[in-house]
Amino acid sequence: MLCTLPDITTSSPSDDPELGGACLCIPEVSAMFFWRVCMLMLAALVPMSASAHPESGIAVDRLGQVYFVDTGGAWNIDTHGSLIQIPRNSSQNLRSNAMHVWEHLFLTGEFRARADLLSGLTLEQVTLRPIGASHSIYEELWHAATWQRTVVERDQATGDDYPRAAPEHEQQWDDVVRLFLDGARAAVAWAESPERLALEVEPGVTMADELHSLAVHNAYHLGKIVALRQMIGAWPPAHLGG
Ligand code: NI
Repeated sequence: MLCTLPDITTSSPSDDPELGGACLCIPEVSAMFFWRVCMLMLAALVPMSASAHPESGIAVDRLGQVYFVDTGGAWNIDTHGSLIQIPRNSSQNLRSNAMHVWEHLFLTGEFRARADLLSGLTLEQVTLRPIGASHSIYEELWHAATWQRTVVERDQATGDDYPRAAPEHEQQWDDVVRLFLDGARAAVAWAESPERLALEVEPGVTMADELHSLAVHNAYHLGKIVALRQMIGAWPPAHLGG
């Protein structure tokens, strides 16, 4: 056992004559805090991948470091079991870093920036459907943008999975690009508040879970769009170069 706690139920002023009657009892709140720290120190010694528990205000990174918040501020228990208070501006940095993670997932990370990936296409190019392809570029993005809007706006209405007709004007393509990018920014905006991310949208499923699934769905269809651009000779975007 790494941590022991004084037996506060048996301590009394007369139990220890060497202390001259001084009380060894510790306040109940302090005891609870001590236990909490002990439990977190144990957690810090167990290797695990990054995880968070919004309900408890406790997070563990992939190195096994534990972060938690109490009325005294934000705290870190490192892998050696040391308890360190995180300066207030660092707490703000943690939130800022969380925002960067979501921007990475939805707007800029892992592959080409989404705005660049969707740029430099004509109406003719986005309506082509090469032999063997299930959908055109316009149809792929319309589908991804529509589903994204459903998720970020918590819209329960069901509609078509894909457009019923091909666009006749380039403005329709521009509109669906804007719908997709606005939706991606709206997804990132959910991360501005841990409470919003922790919102339970159905039993056992939080908004953070929904957004992670959405990011994967976007990546799948954006990958298909890049493949279509390659098939029709429209990749990389000519005006941006390789
Ligand atoms: Ni899909």
